Amino acid sequence: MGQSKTQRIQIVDSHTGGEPTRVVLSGGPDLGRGPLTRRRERFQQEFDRFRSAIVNEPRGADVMVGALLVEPEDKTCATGVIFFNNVGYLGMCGHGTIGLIVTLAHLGRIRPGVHRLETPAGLVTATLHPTGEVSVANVPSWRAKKAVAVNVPGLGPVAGDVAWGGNWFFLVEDHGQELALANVELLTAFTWRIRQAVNAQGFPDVDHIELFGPPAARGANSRNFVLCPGKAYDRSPCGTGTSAKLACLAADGKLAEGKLWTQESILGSTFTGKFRWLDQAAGKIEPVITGAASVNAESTLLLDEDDPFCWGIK
Ligand code: PYC
Repeated sequence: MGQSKTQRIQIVDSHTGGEPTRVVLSGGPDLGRGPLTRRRERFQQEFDRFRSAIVNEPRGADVMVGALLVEPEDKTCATGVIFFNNVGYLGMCGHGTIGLIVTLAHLGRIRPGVHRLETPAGLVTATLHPTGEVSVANVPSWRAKKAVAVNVPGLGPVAGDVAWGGNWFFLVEDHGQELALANVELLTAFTWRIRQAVNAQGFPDVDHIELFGPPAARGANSRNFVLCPGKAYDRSPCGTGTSAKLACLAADGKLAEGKLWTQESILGSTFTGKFRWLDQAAGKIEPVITGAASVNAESTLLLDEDDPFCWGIK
């Protein structure tokens, strides 16, 4: 009950196509100034228990993505943001950026228009449309390796592309699985085994596995299932995962610059993507991902040192 020991963290929750984002407005750790990569390191090294307290049970859930607002270095930016999850930190987060922009609009801090944001993966530009939709011009994205075959114990060889879209992905087209919500436990176990094999066989930085299949919605191009670093699956079509997909499509000449690609999630929610070439010879694109989010809670988290699970269940 010791009120003096209770820390208060003010948050706003939203979801983007079903995937939650918890924006931390105040009461989070003070990471000082400097590049966001350094501040993210400081978060991890000195204040990691805040990450766990904010997104893990009993206040959160494995699927929750946190977004800590920080002072930007670049004053033309609306804010800096460090995204985190149940096990660590993200470079960028597409659904989280859409959730953040809708949250800032909900709070009256921004209006429709173009807003620059600083993230540890680089600068991104988010356009809040008068409809409430948000388009995110993501960090430069590219495919690092095409058709890598990994040997998954008990499954055999699985081939996929390794690509960067603000996080590292292994993208698999040919897997023999049905991408249906009823199968998420099986898909989680399947992709977790792929992740371990990918990490052990030359790609330790890949922490998202993405499967593709036919869409259910008319007009969509593809459905995906995305396994996130902490074993939760992305309820949204994954903004950074869709960026990685666009980089692969661009590299293969399967999608032209400026043409729309509609990516459906395992839930049936959709993002629309397109790209422009930044450096065609190097396969580098700027992906633009459009989606919508809904704010669903304004709250204050109470961190009481006497609570045996004050710092979350890890
Ligand atoms: O939308 O980029 C994304 C994302 C990454 C992890 C969960 N969502």
